[in-house]
Amino acid sequence: MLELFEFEGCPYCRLVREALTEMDLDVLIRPCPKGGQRFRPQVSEQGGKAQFPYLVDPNTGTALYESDAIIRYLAETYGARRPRGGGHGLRVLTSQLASLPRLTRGLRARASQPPEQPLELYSFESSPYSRPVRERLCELELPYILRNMGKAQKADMGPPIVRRKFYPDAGIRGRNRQRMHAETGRLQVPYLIDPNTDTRLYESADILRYLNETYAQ
Ligand SMILES: N[C@@H](CCC(=O)N[C@@H](CS)C(=O)NCC(=O)O)C(=O)O
Repeated sequence: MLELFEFEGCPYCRLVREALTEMDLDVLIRPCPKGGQRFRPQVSEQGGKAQFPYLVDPNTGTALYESDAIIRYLAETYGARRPRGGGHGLRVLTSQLASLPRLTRGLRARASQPPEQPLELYSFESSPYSRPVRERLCELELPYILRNMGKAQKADMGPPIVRRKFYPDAGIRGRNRQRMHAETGRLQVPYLIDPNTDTRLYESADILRYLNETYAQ
Protein backbone atom coordinates (compact mmCIF):
# COMPACT_ATOMS: atom_id res chain seq x y z
CA MET A 1 0.00 0.00 0.00
CA LEU A 2 1.09 3.56 -0.72
CA GLU A 3 2.11 5.53 2.39
CA LEU A 4 1.47 9.23 2.77
CA PHE A 5 3.06 11.33 5.52
CA GLU A 6 0.90 14.40 5.79
CA PHE A 7 -1.32 16.51 7.98
CA GLU A 8 -4.93 17.45 7.48
CA GLY A 9 -4.47 21.24 7.78
CA CYS A 10 -1.76 21.37 5.08
CA PRO A 11 -3.13 22.66 1.74
CA TYR A 12 -0.49 20.79 -0.27
CA CYS A 13 -1.38 17.52 1.45
CA ARG A 14 -5.02 18.16 0.68
CA LEU A 15 -4.21 18.33 -3.04
CA VAL A 16 -2.62 14.90 -2.88
CA ARG A 17 -5.61 13.47 -0.99
CA GLU A 18 -7.95 15.03 -3.58
CA ALA A 19 -5.95 13.35 -6.35
CA LEU A 20 -6.10 10.04 -4.49
CA THR A 21 -9.89 10.35 -4.30
CA GLU A 22 -10.14 11.16 -8.01
CA MET A 23 -7.72 8.37 -8.91
CA ASP A 24 -9.59 5.87 -6.69
CA LEU A 25 -6.40 4.86 -4.85
CA ASP A 26 -6.08 3.70 -1.24
CA VAL A 27 -3.27 4.91 0.97
CA LEU A 28 -1.88 4.35 4.45
CA ILE A 29 -1.91 7.75 6.13
CA ARG A 30 0.83 8.45 8.65
CA PRO A 31 -0.32 11.71 10.25
CA CYS A 32 2.39 14.28 10.94
CA PRO A 33 0.71 17.22 12.70
CA LYS A 34 2.91 20.02 13.98
CA GLY A 35 4.56 18.98 17.23
CA GLY A 36 3.94 15.30 16.41
CA GLN A 37 6.57 12.78 17.46
CA ARG A 38 5.15 9.54 16.05
CA PHE A 39 5.82 9.80 12.30
CA ARG A 40 7.37 13.26 11.70
CA PRO A 41 10.90 12.17 12.61
CA GLN A 42 10.72 9.32 10.03
CA VAL A 43 10.30 11.86 7.23
CA SER A 44 13.38 13.87 8.22
CA GLU A 45 15.38 10.67 8.67
CA GLN A 46 14.33 9.09 5.35
CA GLY A 47 13.98 12.14 3.13
CA GLY A 48 16.32 14.65 4.74
CA LYS A 49 13.79 17.35 5.65
CA ALA A 50 10.54 17.87 7.54
CA GLN A 51 8.34 18.79 4.58
CA PHE A 52 4.86 17.47 3.86
CA PRO A 53 3.35 15.77 1.90
CA TYR A 54 5.88 12.95 1.57
CA LEU A 55 4.85 9.86 -0.38
CA VAL A 56 6.46 6.45 -0.05
CA ASP A 57 5.62 3.81 -2.65
CA PRO A 58 7.00 0.45 -1.54
CA ASN A 59 5.90 -1.07 -4.89
CA THR A 60 8.52 0.88 -6.82
CA GLY A 61 10.91 1.94 -4.04
CA THR A 62 9.99 5.59 -4.71
CA ALA A 63 9.89 8.35 -2.08
CA LEU A 64 8.83 11.84 -3.06
CA TYR A 65 8.29 15.34 -1.69
CA GLU A 66 6.35 18.06 -3.59
CA SER A 67 2.61 17.73 -4.11
CA ASP A 68 2.79 18.42 -7.86
CA ALA A 69 5.47 15.76 -8.36
CA ILE A 70 3.55 13.27 -6.21
CA ILE A 71 0.33 13.75 -8.20
CA ARG A 72 2.19 13.41 -11.50
CA TYR A 73 3.95 10.29 -10.23
CA LEU A 74 0.66 8.67 -9.14
CA ALA A 75 -0.99 9.40 -12.49
CA GLU A 76 1.97 8.08 -14.47
CA THR A 77 2.53 5.00 -12.31
CA TYR A 78 -1.06 3.92 -11.78
CA GLY A 79 -2.48 4.99 -15.12
CA ALA A 80 -5.00 7.27 -13.50
CA ARG A 81 -6.40 10.54 -14.80
CA ARG A 82 -4.77 13.65 -13.31
CA PRO A 83 -7.19 16.06 -11.58
CA ARG A 84 -8.61 18.69 -13.92
CA GLY A 85 -9.23 22.38 -13.28
CA GLY A 86 -6.45 24.98 -13.50
CA GLY A 87 -2.74 24.78 -12.95
CA HIS A 88 -1.03 23.70 -9.77
CA GLY A 89 -0.70 27.29 -8.48
CA LEU A 90 -4.45 27.84 -8.70
CA ARG A 91 -5.10 24.50 -7.03
CA VAL A 92 -2.80 25.47 -4.14
CA LEU A 93 -4.67 28.76 -3.72
CA THR A 94 -8.12 27.14 -3.64
CA SER A 95 -6.82 24.46 -1.29
CA GLN A 96 -5.56 27.17 1.07
CA LEU A 97 -8.99 28.82 0.94
CA ALA A 98 -10.65 25.49 1.74
CA SER A 99 -8.45 25.05 4.82
CA LEU A 100 -9.02 28.60 6.09
CA PRO A 101 -12.38 28.11 7.85
CA ARG A 102 -11.01 25.07 9.70
CA LEU A 103 -8.47 27.33 11.47
CA THR A 104 -6.14 25.13 13.52
CA ARG A 105 -8.10 21.89 13.20
CA GLY A 106 -6.00 19.01 11.94
CA LEU A 107 -2.83 21.05 12.47
CA ARG A 108 -1.37 20.36 15.90
CA ALA A 109 -0.64 17.10 17.71
CA ARG A 110 -2.53 16.06 20.85
CA ALA A 111 -1.31 13.43 23.29
CA SER A 112 -2.64 9.99 22.43
CA GLN A 113 -2.23 6.29 22.97
CA PRO A 114 -0.71 4.60 19.86
CA PRO A 115 -2.88 1.86 18.29
CA GLU A 116 -1.31 -1.52 17.56
CA GLN A 117 -2.78 -1.70 14.06
CA PRO A 118 -3.79 1.11 11.71
CA LEU A 119 -7.46 2.06 11.70
CA GLU A 120 -9.43 2.12 8.45
CA LEU A 121 -11.55 4.99 7.16
CA TYR A 122 -13.91 5.11 4.20
CA SER A 123 -14.05 8.73 3.10
CA PHE A 124 -13.78 11.05 0.15
CA GLU A 125 -11.86 14.28 0.25
CA SER A 126 -14.69 16.81 -0.02
CA SER A 127 -17.06 15.05 2.38
CA PRO A 128 -17.88 17.60 5.12
CA TYR A 129 -18.61 14.82 7.61
CA SER A 130 -15.39 12.96 6.88
CA ARG A 131 -13.13 15.96 7.26
CA PRO A 132 -13.57 16.38 11.05
CA VAL A 133 -12.84 12.67 11.45
CA ARG A 134 -9.63 12.93 9.43
CA GLU A 135 -8.69 16.03 11.45
CA ARG A 136 -9.07 14.13 14.72
CA LEU A 137 -7.16 11.09 13.43
CA CYS A 138 -4.42 13.50 12.42
CA GLU A 139 -4.30 15.41 15.71
CA LEU A 140 -4.11 12.12 17.62
CA GLU A 141 -1.43 10.82 15.19
CA LEU A 142 -3.43 7.65 14.56
CA PRO A 143 -2.30 5.84 11.39
CA TYR A 144 -5.15 4.74 9.15
CA ILE A 145 -5.87 3.17 5.80
CA LEU A 146 -7.75 5.78 3.82
CA ARG A 147 -10.19 4.07 1.49
CA ASN A 148 -11.34 6.76 -0.88
CA MET A 149 -14.75 6.36 -2.42
CA GLY A 150 -15.28 9.34 -4.67
CA LYS A 151 -18.58 9.79 -6.41
CA ALA A 152 -18.71 7.71 -9.55
CA GLN A 153 -22.04 8.64 -11.16
CA LYS A 154 -24.99 11.06 -10.95
CA ALA A 155 -26.83 8.76 -8.54
CA ASP A 156 -23.99 9.18 -6.01
CA MET A 157 -24.51 12.94 -5.67
CA GLY A 158 -26.07 14.19 -2.45
CA PRO A 159 -26.60 12.33 0.81
CA PRO A 160 -27.56 8.62 0.96
CA ILE A 161 -31.26 9.50 1.32
CA VAL A 162 -31.26 11.07 -2.18
CA ARG A 163 -29.97 7.83 -3.71
CA ARG A 164 -32.56 5.77 -1.83
CA LYS A 165 -35.40 8.06 -2.92
CA PHE A 166 -34.53 8.96 -6.53
CA TYR A 167 -32.11 6.27 -7.74
CA PRO A 168 -33.10 3.08 -5.90
CA ASP A 169 -32.11 0.92 -8.88
CA ALA A 170 -28.81 2.60 -9.71
CA GLY A 171 -25.92 0.15 -9.86
CA ILE A 172 -22.90 0.67 -7.66
CA ARG A 173 -19.79 1.93 -9.39
CA GLY A 174 -16.32 2.41 -8.00
CA ARG A 175 -14.08 -0.18 -6.34
CA ASN A 176 -14.46 1.02 -2.74
CA ARG A 177 -18.17 1.72 -3.14
CA GLN A 178 -18.67 -1.85 -4.26
CA ARG A 179 -16.45 -3.09 -1.45
CA MET A 180 -18.32 -1.16 1.23
CA HIS A 181 -21.72 -2.15 -0.09
CA ALA A 182 -20.71 -5.82 -0.21
CA GLU A 183 -19.44 -5.67 3.39
CA THR A 184 -22.07 -3.49 5.04
CA GLY A 185 -25.07 -3.19 2.72
CA ARG A 186 -24.76 0.59 3.00
CA LEU A 187 -23.03 3.46 1.24
CA GLN A 188 -22.23 6.18 3.73
CA VAL A 189 -19.08 8.01 4.78
CA PRO A 190 -17.36 8.48 7.10
CA TYR A 191 -17.21 4.82 8.07
CA LEU A 192 -14.53 3.86 10.58
CA ILE A 193 -13.21 0.38 11.27
CA ASP A 194 -10.93 -0.10 14.26
CA PRO A 195 -9.45 -3.61 14.21
CA ASN A 196 -7.85 -2.99 17.62
CA THR A 197 -11.20 -2.94 19.39
CA ASP A 198 -13.33 -4.63 16.71
CA THR A 199 -15.37 -1.44 16.36
CA ARG A 200 -17.27 -0.28 13.26
CA LEU A 201 -18.94 3.10 13.25
CA TYR A 202 -20.89 5.43 10.96
CA GLU A 203 -21.83 8.99 12.03
CA SER A 204 -19.06 11.53 12.41
CA ALA A 205 -20.15 12.64 15.90
CA ASP A 206 -20.05 9.05 17.19
CA ILE A 207 -16.67 8.46 15.57
CA LEU A 208 -15.17 11.62 17.11
CA ARG A 209 -16.45 10.61 20.54
CA TYR A 210 -15.06 7.11 20.10
CA LEU A 211 -11.60 8.36 19.04
CA ASN A 212 -11.41 10.73 22.00
CA GLU A 213 -12.53 8.13 24.51
CA THR A 214 -10.31 5.37 23.12
CA TYR A 215 -7.10 7.16 22.18
CA ALA A 216 -6.87 10.73 23.55
CA GLN A 217 -4.85 11.16 26.73
N1 LIG B 1 5.98 22.88 -2.63
C1 LIG B 1 5.65 21.94 -1.59
C2 LIG B 1 5.22 22.76 -0.38
C3 LIG B 1 5.01 21.88 0.84
C4 LIG B 1 4.90 22.67 2.13
O1 LIG B 1 5.24 23.87 2.19
N2 LIG B 1 4.44 22.00 3.19
C5 LIG B 1 4.38 22.60 4.52
C6 LIG B 1 3.05 22.29 5.18
S1 LIG B 1 1.68 22.99 4.32
C7 LIG B 1 5.43 21.99 5.41
O2 LIG B 1 5.93 20.92 5.12
N3 LIG B 1 5.76 22.64 6.54
C8 LIG B 1 6.74 22.13 7.45
C9 LIG B 1 6.14 21.70 8.73
O3 LIG B 1 4.92 21.58 8.83
O4 LIG B 1 6.91 21.44 9.63
C10 LIG B 1 4.55 21.00 -2.08
O5 LIG B 1 3.81 21.35 -3.02
O6 LIG B 1 4.44 19.87 -1.56
